[in-house]
Amino acid sequence: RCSCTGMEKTRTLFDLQRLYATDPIEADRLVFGRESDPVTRRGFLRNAGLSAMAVVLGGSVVFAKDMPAGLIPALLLEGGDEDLLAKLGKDKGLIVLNDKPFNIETPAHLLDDDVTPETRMFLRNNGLIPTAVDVNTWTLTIDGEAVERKVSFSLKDLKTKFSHHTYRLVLECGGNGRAEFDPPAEGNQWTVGAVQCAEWTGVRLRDLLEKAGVKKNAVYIGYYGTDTHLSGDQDKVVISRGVPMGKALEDETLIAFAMNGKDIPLAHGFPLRLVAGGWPASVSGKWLKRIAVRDKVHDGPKMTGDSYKVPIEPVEPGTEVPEEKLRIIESMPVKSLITYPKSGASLVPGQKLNVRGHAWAGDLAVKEMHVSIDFGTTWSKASLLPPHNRLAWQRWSAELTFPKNGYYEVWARATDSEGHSQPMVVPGWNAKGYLNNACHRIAVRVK
Ligand SMILES: Nc1nc2c(c(=O)[nH]1)N[C@H]1C(S)=C(S)[C@@H](COP(=O)(O)O)O[C@H]1N2
Ligand SMILES: [Mo]
Repeated sequence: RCSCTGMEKTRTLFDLQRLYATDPIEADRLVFGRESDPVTRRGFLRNAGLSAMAVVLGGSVVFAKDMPAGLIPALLLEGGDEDLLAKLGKDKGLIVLNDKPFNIETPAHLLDDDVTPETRMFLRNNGLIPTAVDVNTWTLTIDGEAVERKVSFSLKDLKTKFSHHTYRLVLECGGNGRAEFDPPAEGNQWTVGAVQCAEWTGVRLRDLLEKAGVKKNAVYIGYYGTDTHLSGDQDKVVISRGVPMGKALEDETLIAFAMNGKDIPLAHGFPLRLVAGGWPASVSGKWLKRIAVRDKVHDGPKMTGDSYKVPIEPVEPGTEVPEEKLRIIESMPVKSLITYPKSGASLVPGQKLNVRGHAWAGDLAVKEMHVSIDFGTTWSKASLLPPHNRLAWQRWSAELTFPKNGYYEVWARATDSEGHSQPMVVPGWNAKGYLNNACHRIAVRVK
C-alpha cells in the first residue's frame, strides 16, 4: 500500500535493540543525536540528545559525559518495545515512527473510542518535550502589534477568572496519510492514525483577547510554546503557527488546561495548550506561553515557505511549485476511519458484520456516510450520528452481509455538508504530503 521509499525513511523504535546490536554508533546518532569520536568511540551527547534521553529514561543521565557511545541504557533493556511505549504513556499497539524526536501513530482499530484516551492518542513533536514545567510560575502572555495592551495570566487566573468550556475536538496532523504519496514526501510516514478526538476543557481564547483589546488591524494570532529546538539551542523557536482572527474568535477555540477531565499529559502540552479543532493539529500549540496578535499573517517557524501549504491549483506529481502558488492549509478535508473491525477480520459464512468508525470534516459537519464491499462499484448508506458538539467527530455504523466465501475489502466514504466526498485514490499530490483524505479500507475474509 505504501511505497518502499516511504518504508525506508521510517524506522520504528521496535528496532532499537537490533540497531544497537548491529551498529551502536549509528543507533546513538539516530536515537539521541549523539556524536562519537571515531577513534575512542566515546560519545558526546549534545543538549538535544541529552534531553531526548532524559525524557525516555525519566530523568537526566548524571554522568552523561562518561557514558560510552553505543551503550544501550539498561532501563531500555529491561523491557521490549511495549515497555518503551509504556514509558511514553502509550498503549502497546501504537506504532513509533523513529524520527527524532518521538512521533507515534495509532492503528485505526485503536481509535474506536468516542473520546480518544491519552494511551491511544498519536504523538507529534517537532522539537523536544519540555522536561521542567513549574505550574506556580507559569504564565500566558498576550501581546503583539494588534493588541491595546500586553496582558499576562497565571494558571490560577485562567482557572478562576474566566468561564470554563468543554468541547470534543478533532486534531488531525496535516500530514496524516503522507505515506501514500508518490513521489513520496519526506517527513513522518503517517498512514491513517495521526488523528484523535479528545475532550478539552479551558477558557475561550476570545475571552482572553478581550482583556488585551484586539485592535482593528488584527489579522492573525501566533502561538509560542516552551519546547526545545532539536539543535539544543534554547533561543530557537521550534514551531510557532496560528490561525486568522475568525478562527481565533470561535466559541470552540480554547486555551485548554485539561484533557479528558485531567491535567493535559506532559507530551500533549501540559500545562496549557491552544486547541483549534478541525484545522491541521499543528495550529494547536502545546506548552503554550504566549499568543501574539499580529497585524499580518503570522510568520513564525513553520508558517512560512512551503510548511503546511498546498498548491492552489492541482499539479502533476513531482512538480516544484513556487511559494506564491501555495496556500496555507486551513480547515481539513472530509475524512473517515473504520475503527471496527481490525483489518484482516475473519467471518464464518453467513455471519453479519457490524462495521463502525468515525467521520469528520474540518470546520464542516459530515452529512452522509457510505460503505462498499465491492471496491466502490456499489455503495450503501451507513447510519451516522450528529457530532457531540461542533468540530467533534461523528460515529457511523453499518451492518454488512457477504454473498459467499472469499476475500473482501470494506471501503468507507464520508460526504461533508457542502457535498464533498472522500476520493477513492490519493488526492492532490503536494511536495510535503499533506491532506490525503482517501477512503480508508480494511480486509475481511469469509471462510
Ligand atoms: N509547541 C508545539 N506545539 C505543537 C507541536 C510542536 O512540535 N510543538 N506540534 C504540532 C503538530 S505538527 C501536531 S500534529 C500536534 C500533535 O499533537 P499531539 O502530540 O498532542 O497529538 O501538535 C502541534 N503542536
Ligand atoms: Mo502535524
